[in-house]
Amino acid sequence: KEGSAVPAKSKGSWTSFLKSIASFNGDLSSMTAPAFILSTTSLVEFSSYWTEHPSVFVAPAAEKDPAKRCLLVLKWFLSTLKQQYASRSEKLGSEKKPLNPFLGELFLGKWADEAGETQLVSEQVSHHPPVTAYSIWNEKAGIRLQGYNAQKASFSRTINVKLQQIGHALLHIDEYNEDYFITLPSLHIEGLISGSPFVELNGQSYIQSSSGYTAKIDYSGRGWLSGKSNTFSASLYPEDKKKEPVYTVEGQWNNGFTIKDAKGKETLDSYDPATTKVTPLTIPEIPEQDHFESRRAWEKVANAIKAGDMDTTSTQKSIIENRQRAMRKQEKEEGREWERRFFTKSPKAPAVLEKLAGKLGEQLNEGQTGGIWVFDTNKAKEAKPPFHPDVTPPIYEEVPAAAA
Ligand code: HCR
Repeated sequence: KEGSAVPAKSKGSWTSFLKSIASFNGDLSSMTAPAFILSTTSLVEFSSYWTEHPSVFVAPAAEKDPAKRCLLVLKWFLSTLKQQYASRSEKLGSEKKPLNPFLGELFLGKWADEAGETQLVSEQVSHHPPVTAYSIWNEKAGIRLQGYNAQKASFSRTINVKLQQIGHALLHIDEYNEDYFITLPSLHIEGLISGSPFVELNGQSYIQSSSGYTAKIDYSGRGWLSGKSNTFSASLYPEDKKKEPVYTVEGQWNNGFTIKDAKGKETLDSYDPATTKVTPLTIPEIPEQDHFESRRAWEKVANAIKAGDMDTTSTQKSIIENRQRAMRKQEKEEGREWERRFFTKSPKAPAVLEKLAGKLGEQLNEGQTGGIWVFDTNKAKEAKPPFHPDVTPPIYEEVPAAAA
């Protein structure tokens, strides 16, 4: 079966790609990949995976009991894993190399359903290192999520990319003035030799609530205890970690799971992605989007990838990259930094972040994410298209030679 997914004409370029993976550091721009493995979606869109089921996202806000509330937060978190890590493989047959977002790239939209309106803002706040920040909120339910991500990759001898996710998510519930600090699992990419990469999760991740409850999730892949792929087991503990858990959860993050009592005997609830309604994200039609919105900015590149036209793909990508270089050069000359539209770099972590991360003994690693990125509600209130009126021509148009 080895090599079966690599088209005959791409065998050489796939081998070179595998060799180049050895120096992959989490920065997609450092990888030149053959056409068959290119995705037409930018990494800035991945923030939307947090909320494909808005009713599961808002459910904790309506729960009065703090332990059950934390359990619902855990249930929502677990329900997002399939979208985050398996949806592309399921839809496209394998993981693909996403488009590398440019600084200032935006992905904006909303989900409208029985949960009310849930808003999404995702912004590329740093290019080197690549960092995406996001905020997702539902005003009616009084629940808001914000976070940011960077990735640090390493390569193991078996052609396995190991990826440490740097960053975190913070969920806030207005009614209880309660916060949940969410850490992100480590992942590795398998199936590279055969040309059909897919993601597996490993290690642990945590959810620390300001109410004192902590959830610990252990991930294991195929060949571990259960022998099934994408397996996890989670436990929810009260404040004193030495105590027995109050709830346990077990299953496969891509296939569903069961929530049980402390002893793991009585089934209290379950989750099945196959029967949980997915609400599609609504985004403006491409011509109505701002020049900084992802699908508009990458439209020509995406069309060229779809058409298998590598020359146009690379010409159009270069236009965006050259434009970015010209902007950075101009900013340097004028002694200013690129203005983020929705987020602000904070010199110090907000107290709640520091406290909850501290409880888990987690580092915030601001050195690797270009700082601590905080959703700026004042900026957000004022943000409206055109998001960067001074930037003309649009980001995907050639700059006259004199301006470059
Ligand atoms: C590893 C990955 C880029 C990063 C993606 C992240 C970690 C981004 C933040 C999201 O909230 C969660 C998330 C989900 C994705 O599963 C993960 C991506 C999977 C593949 C992609 C690699 C850089 C692609 C490598 C290219 C292949 C061809 C080897």
